[in-house]
Amino acid sequence: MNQGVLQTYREHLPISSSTPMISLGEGDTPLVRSHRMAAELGLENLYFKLEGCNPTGSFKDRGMVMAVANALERQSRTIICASTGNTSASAAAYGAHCNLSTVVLVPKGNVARGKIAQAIAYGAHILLINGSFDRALAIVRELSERHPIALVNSVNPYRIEGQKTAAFEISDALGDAPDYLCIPVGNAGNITAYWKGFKEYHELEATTHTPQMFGFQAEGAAPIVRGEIVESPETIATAIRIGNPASWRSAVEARDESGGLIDAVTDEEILAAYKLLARLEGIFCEPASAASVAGLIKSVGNGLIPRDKTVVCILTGTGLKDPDLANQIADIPLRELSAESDEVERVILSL
Ligand code: AN7
Repeated sequence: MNQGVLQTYREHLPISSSTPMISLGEGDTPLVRSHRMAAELGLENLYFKLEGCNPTGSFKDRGMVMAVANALERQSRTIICASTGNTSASAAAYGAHCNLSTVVLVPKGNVARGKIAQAIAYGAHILLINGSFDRALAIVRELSERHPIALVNSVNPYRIEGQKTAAFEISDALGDAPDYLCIPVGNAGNITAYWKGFKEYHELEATTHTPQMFGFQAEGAAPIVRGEIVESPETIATAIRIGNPASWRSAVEARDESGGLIDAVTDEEILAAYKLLARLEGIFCEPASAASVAGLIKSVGNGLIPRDKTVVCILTGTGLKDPDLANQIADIPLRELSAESDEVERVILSL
């Protein structure tokens, strides 16, 4: 049975005797070996970490369970976050589970439909902001300083602590750390968390080395790559539509300490990777997650990732979050037929 991240990684986390050991069954996600994409790219050892298999469909649950446990420990009654969608879905779920009031600020018109549906279903107070994610984050940071409301964005260090557990899982599953880790970068909390996890496991001698961290931003929202804030970020991958990442400095540290890279991929590359992953592997991830695959393809192509190395691609969220987007890659027509077996048979034989 999956006991959840807090129980499983208890000795690696900031847990005291008064921390409530809550869980929605987060963590313990599949690490799936690639066959067809690996063959296409000529890679010997490629794996996908399916973080979309977490309870609310994204990696955020690993950090949220820790942040909410800490909020309970501090006797908060309300949690708040700004979000491009997944953080709000996760906060709303753990808030409901723990009988907390949850307030989420999301940029109006730029959040995938499934993520809003989740926040509604879990009973969160949803505030649609006429502005960017970055602006919404600035607002919740300010309000949480003035009021006894727990901020559960990844600027909360407990979020990073919970999320680092994915690095432990990957290392345990492979028997050592991978050589390369490909990961999408938005607010840059996750790349920070993975790097912390890999470093800690290495210090404990659970692994012989640490991976080179390859982070990928969307071209229209690539402040770290450009070295400057992007005032009006734009990308089809709305989850990473972020122009001023909160964990900017620690993402650069992860890149530099690991001998890695933070690069940009275009929306076209993201969509191509999204489609390829679904068609070659049977894995449906959301577009922001496909940025890691787009980055992998780019980095193998330009020789930065050698073909004989072990590579893990983090697929941060499920494709079901953003069902509208699948229409953009639709190239097999949907056909409407009469309910007659003859007609159905004729069509099938003509495919
Ligand atoms: C699927 O939900 O920022 O670099 O508010 O949903 O740790 O921000 C989501 C980010 C990658 C980037 N993939 O992670 C939010 C939010 C998916 C995401 C990222 C996000 P970070």
